[in-house]
Amino acid sequence: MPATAPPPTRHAALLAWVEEIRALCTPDAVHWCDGSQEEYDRICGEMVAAGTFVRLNPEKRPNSYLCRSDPRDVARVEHRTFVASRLREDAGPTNNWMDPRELKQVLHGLARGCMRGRTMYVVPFSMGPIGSPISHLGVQVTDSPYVAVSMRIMTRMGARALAALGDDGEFIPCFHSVGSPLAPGATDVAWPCNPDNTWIAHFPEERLIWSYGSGYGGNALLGKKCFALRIASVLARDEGWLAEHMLIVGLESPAGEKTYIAAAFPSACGKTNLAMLIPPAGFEGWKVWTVGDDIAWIKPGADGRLWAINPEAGFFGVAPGTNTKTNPNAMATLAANCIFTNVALTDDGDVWWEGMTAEKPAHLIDWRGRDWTPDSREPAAHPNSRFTAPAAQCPTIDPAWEDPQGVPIGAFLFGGRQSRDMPLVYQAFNWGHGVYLAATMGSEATAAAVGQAAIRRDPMAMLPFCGYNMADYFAHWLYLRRHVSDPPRIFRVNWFRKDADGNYLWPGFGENMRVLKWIVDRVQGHGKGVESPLGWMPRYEDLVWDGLDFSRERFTELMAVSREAHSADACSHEELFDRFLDRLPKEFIYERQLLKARVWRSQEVWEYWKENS
Ligand code: O2Y
Ligand code: MN
Repeated sequence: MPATAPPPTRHAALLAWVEEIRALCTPDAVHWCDGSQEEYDRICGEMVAAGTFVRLNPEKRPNSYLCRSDPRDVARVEHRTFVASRLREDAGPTNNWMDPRELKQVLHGLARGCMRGRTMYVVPFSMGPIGSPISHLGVQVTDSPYVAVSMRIMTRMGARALAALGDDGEFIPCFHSVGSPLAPGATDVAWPCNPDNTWIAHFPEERLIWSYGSGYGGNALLGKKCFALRIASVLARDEGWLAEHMLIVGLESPAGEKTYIAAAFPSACGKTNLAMLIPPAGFEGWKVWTVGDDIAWIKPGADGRLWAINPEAGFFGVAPGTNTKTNPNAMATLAANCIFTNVALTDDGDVWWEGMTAEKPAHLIDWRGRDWTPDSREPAAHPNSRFTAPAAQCPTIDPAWEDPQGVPIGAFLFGGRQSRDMPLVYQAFNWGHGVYLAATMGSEATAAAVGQAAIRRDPMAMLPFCGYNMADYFAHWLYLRRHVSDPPRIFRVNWFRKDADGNYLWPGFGENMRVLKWIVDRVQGHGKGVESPLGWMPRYEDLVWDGLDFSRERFTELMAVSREAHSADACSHEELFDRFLDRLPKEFIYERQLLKARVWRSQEVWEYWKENS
């Protein structure tokens, strides 16, 4: 255990806060992280000795580790996530709310002595490239060494972030404890946590995060969902920018013209695959560059465009299903310097998960540390098992991914998972219409055999991540248009439509490039399309089909929408909007009426589209 050394800063407010937490939580030692390789290696070595980490075979996976969490601590806990604004209405109907004073009382009670027997790591970090006008600083205190080393991969962490903070810079205080104090002489467990008393708390007015009881992912790596989305969305509202649950990619044409796209999809819709897409046959000379796979911070630039950064420095991606066919770039990113959580261990000291290879290994140690064979009834890796990998290792990382001014966004994409009634792609008529499309996006709750499938709305894929009332968030999106003279064009996409036999109509993965190319063409002003009641749609001949055998009839099936189905869908938007009552922007009422009128009155337009596609 490291000895407590003097703090490496003169920042009075930071020193006072760290001392306040130390006095409350009474750790055995305090360690200020410098973010060095030596420090990382030392903490990882200590976790190997403690049984928390397994060092992987350095010949197969250099400088990489496997970690198994407590089986009760394997995912984000939305039902234990709170937005404690002073007024309940400011958190809105989609967030769990508690009075901030009451919540603090609970948390302070739990925190008393909660780090006993442990080291408290002080982790200064920057979300976004250090020094970028779009970046923000945070300091996390944590009693989890796993969190400390993971933060080094996921953020710009340590001395350089502390230097950027200076003596009086602004930072978001992020408290974290696994909530499992160690009595003197007691032996520790490999993954301490407190699953029966987990709290992920946000105080938006104070810009403060407090997480207790979980050591896993989005609950514990507080730079990610807690800061970069929930608290940052509040900063963005107050300061006139956007903090979004979006990947960012740059699409470079053979002529060297680059168009950046930011895309929002709900969790588990293949965001990492899209962020690392490899263009298919027929797209020779095209390059897809990765800027980020999960979160985008987007600010208006002096040139009237929106400029975006990826605030993270690493990928915390879902392992199962990732392989050299679905995502070769992700697999290459994972070659070294990674932490794998809840995947399986091979007999030669490497990692494995479902879908990694066509053939299952004959023997593994599963994510719970038990022997596993292909005959085992449970999966070897947990379905939410993760890799934590440095973004810089991605073969397609964009040369501009750390540019302090960000990259200019040409298009926003919003997509859900719908097996029916939602076309592959269409473009909004204008900003207000686009914001409406984004707000009403969603995925099927269950695959209904007959009739209208129930759609679970997830506006902008931000339902679990917006740190304030989502009606105000919609208004903020609409308002932002006034400060952006050349806004991104807005598109809805749906990769998941199925035919009558339940087979996917669209091949997805790299073939999504065909849709992205049409979007790039539209953004650059030379993409053709026809006006439909839903928006601008490509005809068959507006997409590039070289290298793919895809018939005109199948494309029509993929794009068509029945008047009845879309009318019913438009009517069902009311269910979402009714939750927000008087705070809902009036524009949405009119957009919905317009949509209903267009869909209902425009049978001829559909016929025209079908005839011309
Ligand atoms: O289960 C967790 O703690 C991770 S959730 C997550 C991780 C990376 C990117 N996105 C998500 C998400 O839920 O959207
Ligand atoms: Mn996400």
